[in-house]
Formats: sequence, C-alpha cells, structure tokens
Amino acid sequence: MIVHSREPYNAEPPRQALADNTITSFESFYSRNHGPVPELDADTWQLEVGGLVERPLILSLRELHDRFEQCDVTATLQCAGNRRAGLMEVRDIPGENPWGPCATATAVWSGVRLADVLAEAGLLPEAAHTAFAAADVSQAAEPPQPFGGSIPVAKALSGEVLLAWGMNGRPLPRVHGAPLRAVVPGWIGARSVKWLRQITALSEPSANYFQAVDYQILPAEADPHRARPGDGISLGPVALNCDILRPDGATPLPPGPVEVTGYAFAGDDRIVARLDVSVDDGRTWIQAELDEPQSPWAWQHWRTTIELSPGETVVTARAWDSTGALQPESPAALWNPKGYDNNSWARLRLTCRP
Ligand SMILES: Nc1nc2c(c(=O)[nH]1)N[C@H]1C(S)=C(S)[C@@H](COP(=O)(O)O)O[C@H]1N2
Ligand SMILES: [Mo]
Repeated sequence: MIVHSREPYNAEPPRQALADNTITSFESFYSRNHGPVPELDADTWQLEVGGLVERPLILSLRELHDRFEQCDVTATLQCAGNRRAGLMEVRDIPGENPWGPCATATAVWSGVRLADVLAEAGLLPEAAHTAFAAADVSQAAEPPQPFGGSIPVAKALSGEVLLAWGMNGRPLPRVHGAPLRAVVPGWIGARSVKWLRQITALSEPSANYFQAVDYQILPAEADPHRARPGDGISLGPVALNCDILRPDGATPLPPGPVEVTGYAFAGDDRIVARLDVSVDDGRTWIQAELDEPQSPWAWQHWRTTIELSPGETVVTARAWDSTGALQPESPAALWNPKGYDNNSWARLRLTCRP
C-alpha cells in the first residue's frame, strides 16, 4: 500500500493492484480515516435509531440479523479526495493527503436495508435527512468530535443503502467499520459512515463537522480554515470519473501493442456509457471495450490496445455517462481549496524504449 499517513491510517494501493479485479480484495482496499480506528465489542455494541421517528429503537447486532431481511449490494466506494494529487499539480493544497487514483474500490456488502430499519422506527413526516454518527473521535474536526454525516431521506429509503456487517462474504474488517457501517452506494465515501452508533432522523442535514463544514467544494479563493456551513457546495453523489490502472507508467515499455486498462465510475443512478482513449492529446479518440455494470452501484472496468513507438506517449482517457455528460477536461478548471472531486480526464505518460 501507499501510506499517506499512519495516524490516522490513510492508504491506497498501487494502480496495478486494482487492475483485473472488479471486486477488490481486503488487501487492496483503500483506507480513509479521520481519527484512530476504534475497537468495538460486537457482543455489547448497540445501534440507536432516534430523532424524528415514532418508535426509537435500540438494536444489537443479533437483533439486526434476526429482525430484518439480509441483503447483498455490490457497490464502489470512492473518496471525494480521490485523484487530489492531480489538483495539487495545479496549485498546492496544504494539509491534505495527495491521493492518487486508487482511493476507490468495490466490494459486495452484506447487511440490512436502512429503509427497513427506518420503516420499523416509523419516520415522522418532518424527517427530511438521516444522520449517521460514529464511534471514532476526530481531532481534525473543529471542535474535535465523532465522525458523522447525513443523507436525504429519499436516498436513505432507496433499497441500495445498507447497514453492513459483511464485506466480500466475510465479516467486515475492523478498519472498514466493524461491527457495522453505512454503505451509501453512488455517494462520496464520507457518507458511508463506519463504526456506526446512531442514526437520527432530522429536518435538516447533520450539523456534524464532516457534513456541515468539511466535504464542501469551496470557492477557489476561500480559506478552508475559516469555512462555515453553507460556504461551499456540500458533496453527495459521486462525480463521473475514470483513471488508468495498467500500465502504471513506472517502467519503460518495449515498442509494439500494449493493453491499457482502467476503471470508470458514474456515481448515483447513472452508469458509464462510453470510454474514449486518445494517444494524441485528444485530437482523435478510440473507444475502449467497456464492461457492463456488475451492479448499478459499481465501477466499470475498460480496456483497449494502443501501439507504442520509441519515445514518450501520453495516454488520455475520458468517460461519458448515461445522461450524455462528459468528464471535464482540465484539473485547473476544477481546483478547489480542499481538493475534492478531481474528475478531470485521466492522463498517464508512458515511456517506450526499443
Ligand atoms: N466513522 C468513520 N467513517 C468514515 C470515515 C471516518 O474517518 N470515520 N471516513 C469516510 C471516508 S472519507 C471514506 S472515503 C470512507 C472510506 O472507507 P474505507 O476506509 O472502508 O475504504 O469511509 C468513510 N467513513
Ligand atoms: Mo473520503
């Protein structure tokens, strides 16, 4: 893994580790933490469901297992800071990790539907958002507080949002949120709150630092240390994105045909409809072979073959989604003070030696 920080632990795999596998193994799954990873005892752990509900609930893991229908969802998690390194090349972003293109991964998550738990609690008509609060306390928040976030009720009641205890057929690993995490498919990773403790129905979005202040697209000249709720655009659905996974650009390649592969992800209820590759800086494009989505909530891998001749070649990849939208061309146009949502065209320089 490429470790950006040890405490809190933040790491992503090298590109090659994500190539070929549409389901990501635990060993290659990025880790994004805002505080120390808590150790929770699954036997005594309880989930509180409250706020604007008719019947507040307190549920053990066993009760969640026994009282609700179990379900599996294949979903990609993508950090809003994925590909931030590309924005840092445009202009410095002090105090943030320089994530490459691998702060994203896909798993089969098992658990129960948030919608079913909310139905049991009975949402009151005024409930417009559901907030998640976790057990880990982040010193990065002002003031220090447990990690949290919220999603609108419409998303919370969609069948794809899970309270998950399983990942790829095994118990959820501690670093990924055991005993229980939210999985909000198609939304930025930050909304998939790990080490879940409380779910609260609210009339407004959560006032938690990571919902109200952090994870906003601030205006370019704003000071992120002075950001207040509403100063920026609060992030929800993932922006259409793609990157190249192999080759990784690290080692020179021989002349001749080389297969280029990567991922593309459209977020929320869109899918990737086309993936173009250029080796002449976007003057001409070839269409890559694009996988059908394995689920509406998962990335799609793609591949094509290009011809290398001695010298340097910049490979550019760009995705179109099912609404006809195209990724933006340049990271300069997207630069923002916290370095979120870099979804500009993917570019990788390859060196070819005879
Ligand atoms: N409790 C808690 N949940 C959290 C976080 C966190 O720091 N604490 N990080 C979030 C962010 S920003 C992302 S991108 C995903 C990362 O999930 P992973 O570490 O399982 O890959 O978890 C989210 N959930
Ligand atoms: Mo994230």
